[in-house]
Amino acid sequence: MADLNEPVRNKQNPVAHEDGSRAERSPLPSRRAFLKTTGLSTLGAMVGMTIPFEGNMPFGVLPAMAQESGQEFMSDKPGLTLMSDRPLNAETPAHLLDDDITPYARMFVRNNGLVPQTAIAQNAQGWTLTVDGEVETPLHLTIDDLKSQFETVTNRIVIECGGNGRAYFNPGASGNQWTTGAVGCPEWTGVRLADVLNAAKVKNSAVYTGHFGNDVHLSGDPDKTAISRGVPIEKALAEGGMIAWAMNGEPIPALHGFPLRVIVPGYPGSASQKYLTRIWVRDREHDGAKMTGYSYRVPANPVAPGTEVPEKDMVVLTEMPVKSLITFPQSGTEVTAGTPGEVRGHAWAGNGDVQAVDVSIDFGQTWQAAELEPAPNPFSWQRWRANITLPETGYYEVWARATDKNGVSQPPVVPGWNPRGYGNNMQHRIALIAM
Ligand SMILES: Nc1nc2c(c(=O)[nH]1)N[C@H]1C(S)=C(S)[C@@H](COP(=O)(O)O)O[C@H]1N2
Ligand SMILES: [Mo]
Repeated sequence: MADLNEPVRNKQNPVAHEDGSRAERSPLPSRRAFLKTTGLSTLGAMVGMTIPFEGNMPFGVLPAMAQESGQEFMSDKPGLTLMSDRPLNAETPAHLLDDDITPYARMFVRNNGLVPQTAIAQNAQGWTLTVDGEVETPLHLTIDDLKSQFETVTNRIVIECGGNGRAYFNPGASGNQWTTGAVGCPEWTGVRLADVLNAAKVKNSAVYTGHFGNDVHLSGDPDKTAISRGVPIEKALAEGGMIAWAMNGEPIPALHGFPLRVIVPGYPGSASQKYLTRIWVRDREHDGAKMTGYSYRVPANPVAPGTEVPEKDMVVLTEMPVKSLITFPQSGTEVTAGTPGEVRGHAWAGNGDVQAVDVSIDFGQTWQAAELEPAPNPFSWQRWRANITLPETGYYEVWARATDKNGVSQPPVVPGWNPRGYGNNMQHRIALIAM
């Protein structure tokens, strides 16, 4: 609960990046809002109007409208927020994630290195996937081999960056300052990861997978690896894992892993290696680039925010927590007081189907059940909808809260602070203005 005691209001709070640059995560209201302060509370001044349920707002929580950002855009992904161009990283504002199947133009991008030339040229000639290590039969498979020797499957699977929501950490964490948009649910076509591993006959000594792609390290040094992560062998053999060659019915686009990518559902996006060339079955936890140290790791036991955690107390981030997004209406929309209107979005969980979604219009004081559609296949996100009525004019927020199959739901504030800002599944909030 330490977040609630932090005096974050009116604090500029820039975060130092590893590279020394400063990330703007200022929750300051716009100047326009400040000009209209007459008779309003501080929070009301931030949004330029009265907030009928302001008394319910937990201390330290800022109106969602005052936290929203939006800077630069990418040309073939209009509306995405560019975080950096080398490597290329961009997130999607929540209202652009309303599609059931996330189209290319709205899929976030996370690269640790440089996009390989093979992907830019869409050239898959001679591409082979090697499966070796703790297997009886090492495999060297062309894309045609994959297509002809294994059953083809198509699934909608959520990819979410482990650092999605990092921008809300306090103290802040270095890395991309993702807000809510490092997530998407495209439709992937390929083969089952388990089928390929079973064809290679995984030995009893197998403990972990190690994934490799042909993207280039930012330094340009061919001996360095941009990223090489993996998953416990049990997860790799479980239902849902894929080796995909198509996204939304087309060859996987350059930014998303052409020509092959692993899809590990429910785990941080970093487990879903793009530009896939090799799966090395290991007899120990994989120790590739960004598997060790503090990368994609969280403290084994909860720590107070800001604690310096020794490396030996860090463990690999595995299953992602339950989460939801409000994708309609767009935050800041004007609606009519006293008239029912639809809000909707998606919900997903690293451990499978979501059980329920609830929404609140009074800062979490009361909750109303949303209608939740079943998942079209395991590890897809699920559509939810609710009808809400805002009783009188003023500033409101809609908060959404999903509950996973074990009854675990989303907290209203950043959960489990960790040094690198992973796994933030706090409730998504949008602003609505009732006129
Ligand atoms: N080869 C390769 N695979 C990768 C990455 C990368 O930098 N290189 N980034 C990973 C991370 S951290 C994430 S969150 C997802 C992002 O997938 P997307 O760019 O298709 O949205 O890809 C993962 N796979
Ligand atoms: Mo990521």
